[in-house]
Amino acid sequence: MTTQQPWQFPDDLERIAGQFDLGGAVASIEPLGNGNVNDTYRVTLQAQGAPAYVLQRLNTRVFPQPELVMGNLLLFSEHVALQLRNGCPFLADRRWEVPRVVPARSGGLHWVEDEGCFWRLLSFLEGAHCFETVSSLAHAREVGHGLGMFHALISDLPVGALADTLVGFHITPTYLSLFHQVLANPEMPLNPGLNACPELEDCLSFVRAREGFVSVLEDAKSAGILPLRPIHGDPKINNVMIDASTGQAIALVDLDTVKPGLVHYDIGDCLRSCCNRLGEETTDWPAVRFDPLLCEAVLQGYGAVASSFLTSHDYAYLFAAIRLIPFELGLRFLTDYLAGSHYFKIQHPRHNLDRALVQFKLTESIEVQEAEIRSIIEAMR
Ligand code: GN1
Ligand code: MG
Repeated sequence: MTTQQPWQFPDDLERIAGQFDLGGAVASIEPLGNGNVNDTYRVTLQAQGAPAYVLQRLNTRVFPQPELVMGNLLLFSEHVALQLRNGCPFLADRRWEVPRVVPARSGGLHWVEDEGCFWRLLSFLEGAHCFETVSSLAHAREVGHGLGMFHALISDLPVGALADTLVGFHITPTYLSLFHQVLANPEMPLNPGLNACPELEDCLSFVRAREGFVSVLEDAKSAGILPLRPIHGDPKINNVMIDASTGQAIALVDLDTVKPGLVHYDIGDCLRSCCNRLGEETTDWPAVRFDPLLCEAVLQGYGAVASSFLTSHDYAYLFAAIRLIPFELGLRFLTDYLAGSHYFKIQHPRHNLDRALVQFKLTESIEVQEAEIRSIIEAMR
């Protein structure tokens, strides 16, 4: 198994970027975004006006078969390009883009460095930004619209053609089993018996009180009520690019988790991220709240496109998804904290516990506002 270490030597980064068809000399390579899993850099060239690139090292502990991730990305990009060429009614005069994969000089789509590090290069989308928190209702509506366009553009991509690149992703009962395994293992570095603190005890009770609810989406999937579709997997606020001049959503980036799933995972993930005005990295977790006005705006934007493909069963499970996905992410952060934080990158030892507290507070806020959120969903139909 490859050990992933933060890359420390810019010289090495430049040499790695040089393995790809950049079309010019590199001026600088800077860290880009705040990904919790992969390492991402922006590559700027020396020539004035030359396009910039996104250089990424895929975390092969999380994505053990990175070639399959590239395969899904290609299939997805080709499908969307075809849709755009054919002209989509809901796109009308909007700009919509998909990052382009830049081939390696060796001929493939990626470059495997010493020790199995898996690198790839993508085009950088110019004239657009992403944000860590929502800035306005209009921004929230655009994020929802962007997710709706993303789903609509791939709604006729045969789901069986996409590989399962991350087995168990968003399968909440699997995360619950892992949580129990970790708790039962006395060797775990942060076994609560050894390192109890009031916040950790609160998190453990929070999970235990909700165990009966974790299979709600998987049960509906197994019963054939909710179909597998191609999804993004991680459509949080900072993965939705907003055009700098029009304020419109123009792309969803971070396409590693494009694979078969439920659109409910995406809707829940988008809302848990957009409707938390303090952002998922806040340390002021007692103040975290799910904002129903932002929820309404995101769902209006989403529904403007998605009403064309959502079924009445889909609507019936939206509230469950909105409640489940922040709970699931809290559970994932908590389990990683207990197991020694080997999955999500951390800046300090308590980081994943703090992140779990934020997601659980958000879940609680959703639960107490259930009636209002359900009426927002009703108004979409
Ligand atoms: C991870 O690496 P990043 O930040 O794009 C995670 C998502 C979580 C997210 C929380 C493959 O995404 O599922 O929602 O952190 N990605 C993976 O910020 O596990
Ligand atoms: Mg991601």
